[in-house]
Amino acid sequence: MKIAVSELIVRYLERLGIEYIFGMPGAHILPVYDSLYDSKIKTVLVKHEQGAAFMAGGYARASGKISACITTAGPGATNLVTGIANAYADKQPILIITGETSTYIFGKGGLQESSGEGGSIDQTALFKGITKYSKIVERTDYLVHVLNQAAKILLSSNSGPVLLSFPYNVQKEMVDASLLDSISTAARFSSSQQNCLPVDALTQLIIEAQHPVIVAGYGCIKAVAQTEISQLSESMGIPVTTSLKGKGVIGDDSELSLGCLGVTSNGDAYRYILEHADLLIFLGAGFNERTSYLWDSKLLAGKKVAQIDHDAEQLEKVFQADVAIQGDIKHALNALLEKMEDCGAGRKNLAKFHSHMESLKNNSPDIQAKELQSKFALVKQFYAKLETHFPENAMIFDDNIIFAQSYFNVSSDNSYFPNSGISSLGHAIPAAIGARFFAQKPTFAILGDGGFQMCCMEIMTAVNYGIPLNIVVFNNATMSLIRKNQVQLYNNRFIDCDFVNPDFHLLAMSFGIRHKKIVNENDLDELFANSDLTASINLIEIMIDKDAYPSYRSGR
Ligand SMILES: Cc1ncc(C[n+]2csc(CCOP(=O)(O)OP(=O)(O)O)c2C)c(N)n1
Ligand SMILES: [Mg+2]
Repeated sequence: MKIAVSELIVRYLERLGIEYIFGMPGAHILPVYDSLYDSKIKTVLVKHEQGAAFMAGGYARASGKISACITTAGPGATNLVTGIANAYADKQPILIITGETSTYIFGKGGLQESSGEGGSIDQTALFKGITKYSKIVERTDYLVHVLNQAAKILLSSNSGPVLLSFPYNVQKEMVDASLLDSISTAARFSSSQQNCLPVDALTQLIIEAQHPVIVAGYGCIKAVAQTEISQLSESMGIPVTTSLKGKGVIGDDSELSLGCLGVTSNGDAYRYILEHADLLIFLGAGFNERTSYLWDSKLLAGKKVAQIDHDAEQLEKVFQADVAIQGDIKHALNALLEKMEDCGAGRKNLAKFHSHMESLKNNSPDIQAKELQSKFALVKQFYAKLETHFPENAMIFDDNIIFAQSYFNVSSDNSYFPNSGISSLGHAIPAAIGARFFAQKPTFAILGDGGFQMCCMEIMTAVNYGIPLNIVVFNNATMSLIRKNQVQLYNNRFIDCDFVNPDFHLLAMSFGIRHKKIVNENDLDELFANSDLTASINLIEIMIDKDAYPSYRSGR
């Protein structure tokens, strides 16, 4: 039986398990849209294609599944760039389908042409650095190969965005439906994930160490290795600190948690590592600028270092490891746990860890920290109440991240998604919407007022599809991180940081959503007691002082 390429694409998406596709139509992609009309895949019409990319990213992060975007040629595709770059940095499997002018007008100046010919923009080149695979499918004779290649990348453990662009005439060409049977859409395991993981050397390092520390990163969340990390930590008595992106790998309130390691954290984990650790075990964690305190050599000096990551590129990127294992973290930890048990390895003496944690409780914060705490009191109370009222099952997308690092104890029964990837503003709202399409869980998007104005139109996407969502915006009428740098490094010469906000109440009214302004703790109590934070769209505006900055210093 013959079917149009547009229909073949849709059937391919179905076989990949795509349930939602985020995007916006344009003339060049209408054949695929028309084929979607008859599919069980649901289309989500966004306000801006960047939102589609962030939504697909949010969906992929929440589900661990492949997600998809669809746009027209030219501006539709170029509008995706930041969101796809973000997904590329996060290695998220996102399939992007775009339209293109018909091949027979390539190079002639077709409307929105992006073939790269005749002076037109070169979409494939544009996406080359932010996708794992990017191709204009000009003919059907290699269609099976291209779709196989795309599926292989999307299903691999080292995935990333894939862009397939279909010229209009190619979408309408007829091909044999049986081509689909030559395309493999089943997940594969590579043998390196299963077998031969060299855990012996790591076992030995752990046995020899007196005060090992696990540094758990986002890779642990991607590998769904939370249980194995808790098992290793508890059975061997190894404290765990997380990178910012790894927050929540083990609950911040669990007995062996050292909290976050990073320049914007409270520094507890940093001090413990400096004073006591003799072995650092990096699990799915890089040693990036923030986690490493700008690659502070003191953190690693005199310590043994071990690393497990499924991504070979991450191994020994910025440090030399005594043991570096490439492989699936979950598998590697299971192998390690077995080995430790076989060796009868005993639990570490945690006296130093306990006295470190005890001393933190008794240490009163210095004057500057106290002043800051009072300026951020409302923020702290907000996070405390969020923790109490939503101890489990919530999804939290956070673009601010600085506050949460110090004030938010992420329960391991909640899903916390800090802005990762390329740390782009304008991410939390669409990402949270995308995730909420996957899971019907209480969902929060937390962001600053600057970031809010970059993406607030996507709230209307949530309105259109009846997606319950809580948007928490910190109203300080400034971009405080920029203001902070201008105080600390540029002698209070403020430029392009302050701005006037819209009236959030009127804005919410015009969007047809609820608004709550928080100026004191009573407002917070009312918010959590009365508002329906699970079934409606709420814009929660928390007022904070323009001159309150986190105390860490940025270095460049
Ligand atoms: C797309 C993008 N542009 C610029 C930046 C640089 N940047 C980082 S933080 C920041 C200020 C954010 O302001 P706001 O959202 O109001 O948050 P606040 O710092 O006030 O909490 C800017 C402009 C960025 N991260 N992403
Ligand atoms: Mg702000």
